[in-house]
Amino acid sequence: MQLLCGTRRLDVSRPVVMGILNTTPDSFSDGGNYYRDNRLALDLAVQKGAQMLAEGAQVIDVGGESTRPGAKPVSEQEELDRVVPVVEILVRELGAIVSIDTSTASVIRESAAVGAGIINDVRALQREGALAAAAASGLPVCLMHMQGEPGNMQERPAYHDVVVEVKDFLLARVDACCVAGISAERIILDPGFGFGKTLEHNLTLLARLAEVQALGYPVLAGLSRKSMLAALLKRDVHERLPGSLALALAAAERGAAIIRVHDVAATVDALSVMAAINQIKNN
Ligand code: 8Y4
Repeated sequence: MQLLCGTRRLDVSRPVVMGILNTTPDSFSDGGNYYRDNRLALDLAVQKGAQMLAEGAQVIDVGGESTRPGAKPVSEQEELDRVVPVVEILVRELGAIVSIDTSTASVIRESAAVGAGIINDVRALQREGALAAAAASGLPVCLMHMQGEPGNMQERPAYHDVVVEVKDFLLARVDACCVAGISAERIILDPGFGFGKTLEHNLTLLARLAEVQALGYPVLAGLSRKSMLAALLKRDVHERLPGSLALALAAAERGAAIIRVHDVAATVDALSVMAAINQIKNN
């Protein structure tokens, strides 16, 4: 299966790695003042993107808004300032397929104008104007499930059947996309690990990910370093690589097409080993 990402094709017949590139100030500026350190931040972001491509990432996911509970909201102009220059350079200088992690219509429009290849929206294009902006871009869209909003999503998440509810939500958003003129060949689905889910909800979604994949759309799985590993292993965020690799392989085995990760080189290695095993007949 192939996704047409602007001028670039992305083959998702085998799982591919999406590298995470954060442009929030705490990630890429020394003193936390993005504007003062802007050029340094831009340089560091592009350098990090180049490194992930060299390590085998096929997509770079550029985001300028933190969805962490308690993170302070980013204004539209701030998000544009952080994200658009990075997208532009990654596309123009490195020829990267860039996915743009945003829920904001203007960020969708301006990123598409500088060559973004995929729209990745944790709010599944539910914000004002986002659906129309995505439709006008002609780009593939990743629709993610979230229960609640970033600020409150981890306060007692509850489901009758988490897999059924996630699938129902995603299919309703697929319908909304089709009505807005986004065709089925441009849709990627994502159960939204960690977004309004307990450890048990996350494990259930992962164990039954094949049911999401059976809807017939490429599935994106974002599990890297997430708090389910804190709950399972009691590991600090920078001690979660082994757990993240186990989650990435479990998702790939259940049909995930795109694996969103921080640690590109290690994940590419793990997926290569898995692919070699799966090449053998009778497995
Ligand atoms: C440590 C590091 C702990 C990162 C938590 C996190 C997804 C996503 C995010 C996802 C798609 C995150 C933008 C959350 N997660 N987009 N975005 N799917 N499509 N948390 O799962 O990485 S941000």
